[in-house]
Amino acid sequence: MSMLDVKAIQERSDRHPKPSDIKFQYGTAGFRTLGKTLDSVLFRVGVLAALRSKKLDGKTIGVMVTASHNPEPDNGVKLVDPRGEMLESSWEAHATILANAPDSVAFVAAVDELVQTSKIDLSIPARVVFARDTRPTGPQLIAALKDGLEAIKAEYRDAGITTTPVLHYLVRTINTKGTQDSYGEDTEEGYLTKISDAFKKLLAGKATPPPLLIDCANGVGALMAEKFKAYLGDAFSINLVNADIHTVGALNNSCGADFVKVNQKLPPSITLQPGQRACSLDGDADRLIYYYADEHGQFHMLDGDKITTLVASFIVELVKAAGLDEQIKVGVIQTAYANGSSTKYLSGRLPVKCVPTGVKHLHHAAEQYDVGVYFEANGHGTVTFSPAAQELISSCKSSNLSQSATLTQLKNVIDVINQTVGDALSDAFLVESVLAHKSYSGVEWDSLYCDLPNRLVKVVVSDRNAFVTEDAERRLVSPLGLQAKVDELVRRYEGGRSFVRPSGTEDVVRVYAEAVTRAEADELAFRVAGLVYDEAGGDQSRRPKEFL
Ligand code: G16
Repeated sequence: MSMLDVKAIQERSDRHPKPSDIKFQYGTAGFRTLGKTLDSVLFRVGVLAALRSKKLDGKTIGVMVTASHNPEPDNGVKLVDPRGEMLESSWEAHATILANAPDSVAFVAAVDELVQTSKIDLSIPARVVFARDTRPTGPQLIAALKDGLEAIKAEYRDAGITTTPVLHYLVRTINTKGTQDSYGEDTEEGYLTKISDAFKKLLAGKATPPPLLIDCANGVGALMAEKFKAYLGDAFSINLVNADIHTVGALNNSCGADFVKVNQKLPPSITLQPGQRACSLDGDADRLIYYYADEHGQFHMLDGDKITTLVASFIVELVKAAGLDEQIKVGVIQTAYANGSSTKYLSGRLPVKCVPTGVKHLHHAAEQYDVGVYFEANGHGTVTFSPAAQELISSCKSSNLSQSATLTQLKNVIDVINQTVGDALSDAFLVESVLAHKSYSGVEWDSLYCDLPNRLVKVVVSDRNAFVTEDAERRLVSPLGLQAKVDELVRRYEGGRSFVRPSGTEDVVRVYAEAVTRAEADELAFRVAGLVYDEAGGDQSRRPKEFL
């Protein structure tokens, strides 16, 4: 094993001192906090990404600089493993340790310890590809990241300003290039071509869908959606709103997928005509929420659960029509946030599994099925096909024209999906393909089941880590006794359900509640939020009025 160039790393690390008053944590989607505090984290993530690459025989590791749906002053960074999936969880702890070393000496010592304990061969080259979203703090953070990569002499590729799903796609395509598992061309053009070609084939012979209004959250999704326009040509039209990536403060501000999901209403910048459907992306274009106006102009949301239902039902139909239903089993993964009605509807038809929040948990569980469909209620999701299922679909000999057409559709469905991670634009094209095939409008799609009214509330506490959960985050273990109080409240509401969990991306505790009426869902959520606030020792003079 060659040696670590301790001097070079330490010297460069000195230029990126860790703020002494912040404890960083690699959470649900990497490090995420105020962008201006993340300089040292980015430097250290550069070094860590290179070590991860060395550990995996020089495979390319991805680094995405984004804070997704969070406010514009926030930023974040997450690592992407070679197949385009989230960083293996055992390395999250290494990331947290490295990020919190108080100074350069301690940092180098932590790096050395990681090299020893993980038996990393330093002579293996390190390769990293990185990208960022449109946040103002992005350029400085990328400079710190590059400094880390250069300190450890990693080879790197700068993918520029692009979406999170494109970065995941690049990681997978770079690592599978020239192999029989090739996932496509390792360029943005390769991504745009693969997805748009499959989408156009899925739409062929169907009535051209009406133009789709896409709310881009004033984020990087606007750039990618604009590029898709040229690739889609006349086959499908998209109209972009909230596509302003230059005005400071506009990102995710009163728009985007999170705004729509949390507030259960249209962004004020959008008006829908009766019957019109539209969708919202989040700040890095990995979440998608649909909605439509009914004949009276009334807004209806079609969230991740509705997308799961639409997509899973369609894939099951195709697999059956292709005569492969004995060999290919389709499963659905949800989290505690899934609307109770969706779980009820799906459980009667398919295997449904509940896992903790976070794409990494859902993705892993999805890969246990031949076809795994997962969309978090917040619109973050995709579909995974096992290598065996893909092989079966591509090698299956059709016995008649209809089976042959179905197999072709399945192949195009596989290609329109970005299997590496949730991808709002690719997901929107999948949804549009299904709607075109079923001749569904928003109304028919929505009528598959009726959502239970629900409410999501954030509670600001001094220490969110005091809240510990079990049973896929559906029950609290700590603070002791709080779950019993929540249970007691829930029992008073017909069809009531509520849970409390610490966020992994924001310094808050989240409370979810549902019940048979809107008023009761709101009341239950605010009562539980009140319990959480009091339990956490919140200042009573500043207790939000809504917390009953
Ligand atoms: C990230 C994760 C999602 C998760 C969301 C909220 O989304 O990738 O899986 O649902 O955070 O997590 P939490 O409730 O723990 O804050 P994104 O779109 O922000 O990357």
